[in-house]
Amino acid sequence: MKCDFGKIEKKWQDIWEEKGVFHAKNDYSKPKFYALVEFPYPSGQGLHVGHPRSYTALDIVARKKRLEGFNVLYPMGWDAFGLPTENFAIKNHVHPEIVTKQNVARFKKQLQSLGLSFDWSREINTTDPEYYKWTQWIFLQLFKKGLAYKKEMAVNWCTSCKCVLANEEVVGGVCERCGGEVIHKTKSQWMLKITAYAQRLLDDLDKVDYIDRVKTQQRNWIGRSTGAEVDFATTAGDKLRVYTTRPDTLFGATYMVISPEHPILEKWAERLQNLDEIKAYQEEAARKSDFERTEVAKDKTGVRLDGVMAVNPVNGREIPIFISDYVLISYGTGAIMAVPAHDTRDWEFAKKFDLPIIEVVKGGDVQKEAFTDCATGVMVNSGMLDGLTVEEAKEKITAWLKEQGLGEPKVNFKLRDWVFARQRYWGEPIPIVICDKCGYVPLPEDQLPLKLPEVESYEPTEDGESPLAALTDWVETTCPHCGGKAKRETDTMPQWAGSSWYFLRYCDPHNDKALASKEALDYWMPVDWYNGGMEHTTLHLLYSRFWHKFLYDIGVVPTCEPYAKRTSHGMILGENGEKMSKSRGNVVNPDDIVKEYGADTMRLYEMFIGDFEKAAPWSSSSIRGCRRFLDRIWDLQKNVMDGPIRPELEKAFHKTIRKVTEDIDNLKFNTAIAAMMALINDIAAAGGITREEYRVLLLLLNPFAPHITEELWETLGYGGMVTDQKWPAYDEEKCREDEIEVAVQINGKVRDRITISAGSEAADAIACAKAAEKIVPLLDGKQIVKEIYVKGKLVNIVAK
Ligand code: ANZ
Ligand code: ZN
Repeated sequence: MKCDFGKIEKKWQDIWEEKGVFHAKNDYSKPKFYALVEFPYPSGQGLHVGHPRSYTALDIVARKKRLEGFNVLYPMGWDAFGLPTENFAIKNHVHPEIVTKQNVARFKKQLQSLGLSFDWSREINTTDPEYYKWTQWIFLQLFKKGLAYKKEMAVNWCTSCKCVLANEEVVGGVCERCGGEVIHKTKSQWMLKITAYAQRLLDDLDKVDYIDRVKTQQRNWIGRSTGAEVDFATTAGDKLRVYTTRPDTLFGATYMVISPEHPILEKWAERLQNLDEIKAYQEEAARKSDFERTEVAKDKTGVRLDGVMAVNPVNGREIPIFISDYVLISYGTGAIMAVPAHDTRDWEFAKKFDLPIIEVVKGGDVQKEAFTDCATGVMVNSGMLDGLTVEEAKEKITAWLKEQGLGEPKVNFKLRDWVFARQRYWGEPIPIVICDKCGYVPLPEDQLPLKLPEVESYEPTEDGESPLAALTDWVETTCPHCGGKAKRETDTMPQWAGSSWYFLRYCDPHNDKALASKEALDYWMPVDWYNGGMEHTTLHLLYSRFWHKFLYDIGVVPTCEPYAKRTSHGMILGENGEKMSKSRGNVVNPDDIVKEYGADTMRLYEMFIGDFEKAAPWSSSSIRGCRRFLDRIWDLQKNVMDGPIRPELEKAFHKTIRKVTEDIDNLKFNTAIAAMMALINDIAAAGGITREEYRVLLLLLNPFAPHITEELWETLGYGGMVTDQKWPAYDEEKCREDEIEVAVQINGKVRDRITISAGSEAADAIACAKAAEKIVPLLDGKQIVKEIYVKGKLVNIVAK
């Protein structure tokens, strides 16, 4: 009889659901394990095959942890505010709430069809007022501590979404979402002061177990640098302050560059003789994104200020001042001292504008290219710094500048405050009232949630205001402070708000007194293992760490970091190795796969597809291989004998248990599956299968293929369900490899014998041979021409 995957999968999914098998228990005396995957944005396209890669991986971890006796929390929910839903609603004239409901229902059905062991009793939705009440509450706490503030600023403006974007949402100069042109525009924006946490966000990376590339990306994004701020006098009387990481190169500063947005330009308007030219350049720069402006490869442009010169403080020389778009107003002081000999961008600029290039660190040919290495060079042409190393020079000049009152040491971060507003409808209303007399007044907490009102049209207005601004009745309110006439804030929160704390809500999702109870948070936090996409490293992951630290500071959460461990999966590509996309026509629909092969095959395949951390192309033939493997497991029931594990299979079993156990903990799902496939071959070679062998096999395979294993467990009558059992144990002694003796020859003559494990690969055997006591001196000073391992017999080394 063939396995009817469709039937048995439905059967077990219903049983799990009915019995609440995967509900996390509120029994806080048991050891806990909190496994988390990034909750999806329920888009109109439904689930794609990339989602289950992450979900299945941690499902395997969660299922194994349950068998190991942990009280496991593995929750799921919906990150459902945001533009795609809103855009769909605008286009099709349906309320975004209805769109969201439909999309959520479809996603949920798809996830359930995969047999993922989520605790659906804790399902959350960021658009539910009972949820966003707490998102608003956190915003109010941030506001009260001065960490939410409003600021006039140049913002990234997507000309097509008609919406402000965070820096992170501008990719390659265009809108991350729609690909529209991004320009700079001045707007008054809600901001969150993530920069106040920059140092802690950096330092505490040492306390968590994140994969290296995640840590590195966060460190780079936070971008701590050390240097000095230095004042340059000008002929206009005003001082110009620069930030430099290379104060040692001060003697090589042959000109200055200020950002086109630098406020001093307005002050100098009268004395600048080429104001028109300057103005034209400012307008041009405003149309470019920061990304475009700072690209090293970009052709350097700029305008020299006519009528003002700066003075280099170390030698009193007058140097010209330029404006150029490669200097950003948002970093450091918005002005730089340019050292063309040792900075690539300055070098290119100097070549283009024919400015002097003075070498101050020896080691390169600065007329040919900038010499940027600061580890090896020695200072020259630098007066009191001559002969020092770069590090020594930095210290000396910084001390001197401080002494002279010309500057001081300075630490800078690349990290910017977080633009926390959208001029759109489908987001959390910002719970602030704007009063002419009292300013920005927080809504009293007992008025939360501040619900999104119904509107006629979800489209932002032409001038970019939120559609809420058109709702006079809603906007006009009274000031909670003075009782006078006031207006509501009409901007809504950005997409990233709801996901910045959602993992806390899962701990206690129905609490209406607090975002979660203290007991629940004390028990469940931190998340033990969080898996998600690399694309979220500098956005969601950093934002949520920031909110968590803030909540820690105000005593709401018990840990200073939200996630003990963070891993990341590679993307699943199309069969052609390209990114899956509609336009490429290479999208695989998970529903089709489940229908054709069953969920267990789909799960197994997604884990077998390759190294979990790397991108992997889809392969239909490999899917069929996974299905055949499950069919073989199924067919084993035809020939089951009573009895324990047969002696000849004992080692294979212990080794496989060890391998699967360790591989799951190390994200090596593909090799765990390969080990089980090998075990099946060993069993087949022995003929039939014993009840005990089958039992262990089903336990091992259960996290990967939960339906078929439950079904077989029942058929074979082991009693209870697999989910009630204990994860199999292995005996380290019984895993030990058989050892064999092999001869070591040099040029065909036996010189020594070594003991190695029978399964050794050639490389291991040869390495052991070369390290053998009698061999080392014989090879000394010789050149190895060839190395051969004849398996189980000898190693021969040919040496001259
Ligand atoms: C002189 C110098 C000499 C510099 C040299 C570098 C090399 P990080 O490491 O990114 O902090 N800079 C400062 N403010 C800037 C701004 N607003 N826009 C563009 N560039 C700016 O880099 C700091 C360096 O970037 C600073 O050190 C400054 O150039 C430039 F051989 O000063 B340096
Ligand atoms: Zn007031």
